[in-house]
Amino acid sequence: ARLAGRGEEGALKILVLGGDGFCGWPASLHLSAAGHEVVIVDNFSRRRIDEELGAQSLTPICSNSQRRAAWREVSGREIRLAVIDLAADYDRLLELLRVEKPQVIVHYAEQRSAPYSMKSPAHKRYTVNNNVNVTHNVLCAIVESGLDIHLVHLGTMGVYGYGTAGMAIPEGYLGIRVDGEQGELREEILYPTHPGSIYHMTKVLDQDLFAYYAKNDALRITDLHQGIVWGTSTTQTRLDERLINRFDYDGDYGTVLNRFLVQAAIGYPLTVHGAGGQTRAFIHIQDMVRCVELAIANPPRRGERVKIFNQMTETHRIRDLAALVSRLTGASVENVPDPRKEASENELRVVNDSFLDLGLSPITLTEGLLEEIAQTAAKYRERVDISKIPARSLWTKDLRPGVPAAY
Ligand code: USQ
Repeated sequence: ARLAGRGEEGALKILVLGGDGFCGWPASLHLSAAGHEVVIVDNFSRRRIDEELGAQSLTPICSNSQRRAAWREVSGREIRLAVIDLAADYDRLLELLRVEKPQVIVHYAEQRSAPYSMKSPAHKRYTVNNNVNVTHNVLCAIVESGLDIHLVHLGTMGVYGYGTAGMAIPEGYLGIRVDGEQGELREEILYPTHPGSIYHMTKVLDQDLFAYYAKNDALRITDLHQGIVWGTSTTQTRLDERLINRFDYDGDYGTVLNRFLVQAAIGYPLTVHGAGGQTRAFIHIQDMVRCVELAIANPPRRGERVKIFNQMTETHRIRDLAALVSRLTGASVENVPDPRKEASENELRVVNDSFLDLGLSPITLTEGLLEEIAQTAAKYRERVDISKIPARSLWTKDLRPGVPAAY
């Protein structure tokens, strides 16, 4: 799908920060396939965290150089790589911007696991230092470079929190009315935040950095408030086994639905935290890459406020997801202690008109789920390390790990 109708002259130079990770890699491939010139910037922190945790992707992922060589073979297109620690090495980042002069930067270069961010004081500090510094270094370097770069950031639905007082969560901004001394004041403010982990809190801090730089330096910034991604493969990652995306199922990095799929594939009880009354927003990985492309094609104007999209397509209660997977596979369900401090029941309604208006036609859970079970979870089940499944990272000392009784 090369730049449909736009020709190569519509191609952009795009830096994908964190382009070796779970979202960054398929997004890099998708943007390259669409005809853009992609340069990945990564320090391979995610691969090092795998070593720290003794955990591995369910899918056998290749090194980044093997991945890029395979893409060259399959597509005839080049994706380049710059290895930079963006939190620590501001000067090399600035130099890269000056040399490459990208029109777009897609920013995935953050530690993205809530449980990992809550494991210990060291993990909390690493997550804050890395995430906040990378975001600020990128903003600062864009200004210092003098280039008019559109920054597209992967944010999270988790900045909102989930106590929504019966209203649908708008896309980033809340209209308010205040009785001031001069009479009634109407304004739109960033939706009040209510993060549920240190990780989610770093994305809240990112939001304020974006608002400031959009106001002070007229940077063009899009923030994608993404829900929980499920699935692993996209059109491009399916083209060759060496392009395969990572799939996490462990207690720290595995997200809920992907964990359930693996658990079902190996006959492990589906680990529902507490009563499973938590309602969350979801999006398939194929829709995620499409949304990033749409966001790139529809940038804000200079001087405009940060453009915020709710990047999600459906909401589900955790116990309903477990019941669905159980129905499809025969897996048993177990209510384990919730290792997190979170509302045990919540409603969630979300406005996601922006992407639908731009033409996104979502992949729904019911249509994609069976394929995902067969193509990924069942296919690689021999690689599962059962000891890595329980969620052991506790939000506070008085909680208990999410371990099923028999384990
Ligand atoms: N949960 C279970 N059983 C499990 C694992 C999780 O019941 O085995 C529950 C959790 O307690 C939580 C919910 O499922 O209530 C979601 O947990 P998750 O690990 O799937 O997702 P979360 O920690 O929120 O983080 C993930 C990504 C993060 C992204 C976020 C989007 O790791 O990068 O920002 O989803 S959102 O949740 O919309 O904020």
